[in-house]
Amino acid sequence: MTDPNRSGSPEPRFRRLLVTGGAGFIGSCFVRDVLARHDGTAITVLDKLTYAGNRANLAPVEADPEQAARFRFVHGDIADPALVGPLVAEADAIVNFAAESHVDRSILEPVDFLRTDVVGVQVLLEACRIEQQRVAAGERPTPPRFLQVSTDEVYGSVDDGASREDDRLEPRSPYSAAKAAGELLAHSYFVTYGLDVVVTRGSNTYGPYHYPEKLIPLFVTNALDDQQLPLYGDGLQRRDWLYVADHAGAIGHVLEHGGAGEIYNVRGGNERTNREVVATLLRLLDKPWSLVREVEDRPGHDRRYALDGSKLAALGWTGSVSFEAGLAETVRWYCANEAWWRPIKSGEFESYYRRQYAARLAGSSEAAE
Ligand code: NAD
Ligand code: TDX
Repeated sequence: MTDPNRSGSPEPRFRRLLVTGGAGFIGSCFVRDVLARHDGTAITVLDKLTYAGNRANLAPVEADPEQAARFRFVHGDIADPALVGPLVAEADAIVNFAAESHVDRSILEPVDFLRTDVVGVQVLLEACRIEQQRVAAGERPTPPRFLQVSTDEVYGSVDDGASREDDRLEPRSPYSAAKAAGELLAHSYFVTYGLDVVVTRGSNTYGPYHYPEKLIPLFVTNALDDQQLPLYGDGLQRRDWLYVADHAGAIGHVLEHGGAGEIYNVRGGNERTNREVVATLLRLLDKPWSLVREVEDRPGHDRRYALDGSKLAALGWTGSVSFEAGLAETVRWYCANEAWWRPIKSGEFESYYRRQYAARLAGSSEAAE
């Protein structure tokens, strides 16, 4: 039999993880990276496989017999208490990535965001509360830890400076309002019931396996096909970019070392305007700026996000991937993995794309460089 701890990694604090939303972009990176540590950790992924979930994101795990032996996939909804209860009962910790995650879709149709990003979180928390009662009854030794993956968007648009964990929350889109509600519920279960809850608020994340509706993968895949790139408004909005493996690593670090009831920003440290991002990726792809179209802006578009990362740095974590290196790797990955993204960009994606962009592109103008 293969030694499950062949890497010699330190003993993990939690050996049995329930990773919800583990077939999505960041969740699948977390699962791939944790299992590849070969430290004996076992992972159950619970994922509804919405348009954004994809079993192919977990193919590297399933292709390795030793990792596959420590991995199980369950297809289902975090808002289904009957399904969630037994899965939480056998977990030492739950890492909740499951969410509707795209701001533009939340503007078109908010209801799924409330169901998953709020009600789904509450269902997971209730299952943890039952486990805490089982601890009191002597039926399990310790209660599960619950890590809620939240976002920098809960702070709202930040004109200058950097958001700290105790700043006011001012979410401004249905997506960010639902994410804020989800993490506030999680915190309320810490305060009211003493559950072991931690929250991370990460920056804009990018990298391989990113569903091609978000800025970077949409523009990379469109540019590879010489299709127009719909830049919202003046393109001078600013985001702080965080490489996906750094984000997943930070979440793992907070899971192991974060204090109960605490919130940790996960900063990228790579603030760029959207125009700068697009110029860099066109350069990497050797494609012309003339593909860029200035289109009608996103309603309520947040101008800037920026996080202060000192609390997580004090806990011992800092990111290691520069934006230039991460973007080059991302572009390389999309060039080499057409078999992953071409099927995604047909079917449901095409009707979403028409709804979101057809009128915008028809009324667009060439974007001055
Ligand atoms: P994603 O959209 O790529 O993946 C979400 C996953 O959740 C999918 O696999 C989907 O099938 C699954 N899912 C959706 N509803 C579900 C439900 N009801 N039950 C079970 N599974 C369900 O999202 P992502 O970009 O990987 O983001 C993961 C988490 O990180 C989200 O909570 C998001 O809010 C947060 N976040 C994302 C970013 C970013 O830039 N992508 C930044 C900060 C925080
Ligand atoms: O077609 C586009 N044109 C455009 O100009 C798209 C899709 C985006 N943009 C702009 C809007 C934003 O200013 O690019 C910027 C980035 O947009 P997204 O990739 O949609 O990300 P954002 O809205 O910033 O949210 C992301 O970061 C925080 C994730 O989608 C969230 O899940 C996360 O919480």
